[in-house]
Amino acid sequence: MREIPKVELHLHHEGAAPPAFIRGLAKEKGVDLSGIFREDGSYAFRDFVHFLSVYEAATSVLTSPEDYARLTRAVLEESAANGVVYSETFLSPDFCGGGDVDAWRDYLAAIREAAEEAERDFGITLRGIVTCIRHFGPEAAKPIALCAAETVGDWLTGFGMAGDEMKGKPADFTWAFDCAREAGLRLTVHAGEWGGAKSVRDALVALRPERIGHGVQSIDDLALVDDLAEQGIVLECCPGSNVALGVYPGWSAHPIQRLRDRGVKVTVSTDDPPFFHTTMTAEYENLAATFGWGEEDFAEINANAIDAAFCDEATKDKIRKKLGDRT
Ligand code: MCF
Ligand code: ZN
Repeated sequence: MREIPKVELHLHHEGAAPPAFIRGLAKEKGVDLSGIFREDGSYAFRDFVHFLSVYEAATSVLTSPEDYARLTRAVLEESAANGVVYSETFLSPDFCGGGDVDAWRDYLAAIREAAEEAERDFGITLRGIVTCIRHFGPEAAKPIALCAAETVGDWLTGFGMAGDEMKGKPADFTWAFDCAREAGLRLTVHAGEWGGAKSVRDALVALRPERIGHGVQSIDDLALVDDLAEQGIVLECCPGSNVALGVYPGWSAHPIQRLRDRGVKVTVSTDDPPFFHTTMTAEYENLAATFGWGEEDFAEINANAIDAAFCDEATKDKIRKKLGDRT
């Protein structure tokens, strides 16, 4: 499983930080983060809302472009070791410069340079998606969209929204999404992880994304599932994350196969791998064990992912060659 070349579309940059990496930075900076780790060294959280606050606490020790450059290299080395050849990562100017465009440019330059080095050293290609954070509210999302619009290009290709889906409505964020769309950014929205099928429908109508982060609760409204299939809306499924956070009680209850059976284009990602004790290899192993997925299924999933990727066509062609005749 580790050897299969993989495409990952849904990864949160800080959420991919190994706990030892965050502990090391905390020590260097004299910050006490002991409360967010278990005795075995892993991240400690009780539920989804607590996960969000532990994520923010871990992120608080990443305070400079240089910290993000180190993080980028560590994350990409680990992804490449799991066979990932192309990845898109969520970046938040809230955490990288506090929403200030000039500061954000410095963070972005450091991340991009580290990604280019990692591409040379580990053979993995990265692109960035700026992400506003839903529970920070619609006003906070505006400068984030402006940061994205100012830095749109061949590397920073998308705009999205993550965070607490139970807070606010998608329609509150139309200004930010219109701004990003007008700048030429491709769009994805986290929805249908906690907020039900209606939350997916609301996000599609208000924000017009081409991909949905998670989207798994669409399964509870088959008319919506058929619309997703017809409109070619791609779901960034993260089954290990859903099981770890308790969206589903176990792998066999996860709807990824049912969504696929009804014609929805699904993809597979890790979301925040060390938080959820997962890797792309582990995701594939669990999919094989639970749903009997084999080479052809993984080829289809990776073809869906590279087709839905936000990079340019020349990059897609390069990655398709790495995926080989499996697609
Ligand atoms: O997908 C998971 C769970 N659902 C919603 N949001 C997040 C997930 N992992 C991280 N996030 C959010 C979180 O609010 O994304 C932000 C975090 O602060 C970072 S985006 C670079
Ligand atoms: Zn996510």
